[in-house]
Amino acid sequence: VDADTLAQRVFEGDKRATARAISLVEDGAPGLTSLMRALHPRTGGSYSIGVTGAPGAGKSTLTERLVTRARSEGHSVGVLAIDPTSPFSGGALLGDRVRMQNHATDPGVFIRSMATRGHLGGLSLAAPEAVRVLEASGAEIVIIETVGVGQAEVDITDACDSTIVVVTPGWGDAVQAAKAGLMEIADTFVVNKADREGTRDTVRQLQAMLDMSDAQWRPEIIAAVAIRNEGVEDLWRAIEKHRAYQEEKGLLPERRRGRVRRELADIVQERYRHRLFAEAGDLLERLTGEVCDLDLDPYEAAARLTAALAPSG
Ligand SMILES: Nc1nc2c(ncn2[C@@H]2O[C@H](COP(=O)(O)OP(=O)(O)O)[C@@H](O)[C@H]2O)c(=O)[nH]1
Ligand SMILES: [Mg+2]
Repeated sequence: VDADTLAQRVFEGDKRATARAISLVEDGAPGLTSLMRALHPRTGGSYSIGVTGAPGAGKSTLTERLVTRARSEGHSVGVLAIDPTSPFSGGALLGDRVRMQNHATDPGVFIRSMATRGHLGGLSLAAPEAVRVLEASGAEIVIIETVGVGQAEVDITDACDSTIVVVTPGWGDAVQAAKAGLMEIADTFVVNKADREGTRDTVRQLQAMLDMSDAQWRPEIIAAVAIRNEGVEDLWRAIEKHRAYQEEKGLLPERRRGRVRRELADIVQERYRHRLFAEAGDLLERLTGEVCDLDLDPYEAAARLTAALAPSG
């Protein structure tokens, strides 16, 4: 199938075409550039929500509940689970999977777990492309679940309109979130598994950390029991409140612009990195030797490599 035909089917909301397009993104397939070009005019129309936190915190369970909540208002929803432990990829309890299956027959919901198989830019470049595919297919709400463990994952979650950080009760969970760099990116906190002891302490810890921040927006902290659907309505309202805040203050265009700028810079960096090894690998090797032999300093070596890459696009 050529890019234009595939794009046309994605526009029509055809789930198989959408799945196919996301597979092309994962593979970094040769036809990807023309597909993304064809899709681009119809992108940008969703509100994206990132859900992150430690493995097992209940991200997928919450995500499933949010999908149900969003559907109750008739919004079409796309979900990307960039999480190796996600039930969406078959890792969890039957009950979760059955609930997800219910969504699978709903034409207004598209759920997909995603990995990168060949995409040169890794997940941080593949994820925004996959989001665009979902937008082109008509998704009004896009939820991206990532495990908040590495910088790449944190970057992906940060590249959303609204970021939810999920922690669980227990000494240190809030501290872990802080260490992983999740405090800075959270627009809303969920203390999930509030059926367990220590919920109030964890909420207090988070409050204390937020007290030290001088950010304009103060994240709400929602206690939830995702398996019992408790706190989900509060979470939904918190997300809507954050959205309204951003819309009132006119913050969304700048937030979106910022991530496109970052994405462009990443694409260019990735291309140069690729070209460095593909086109100047021998020169890199030779200059490395000269630097080691103290015949050349690293900056001069880098200048020569940059010059070698300068021609051609
Ligand atoms: N006790 C309790 N268990 C929960 C709650 N939410 C999710 N779980 C369970 O925690 C496990 C991990 O949930 P999952 O949504 O897959 O977590 P994820 O790895 O963050 O996506 C599953 O067995 C869920 O059923 C909750 O509020 N309370
Ligand atoms: Mg999960």
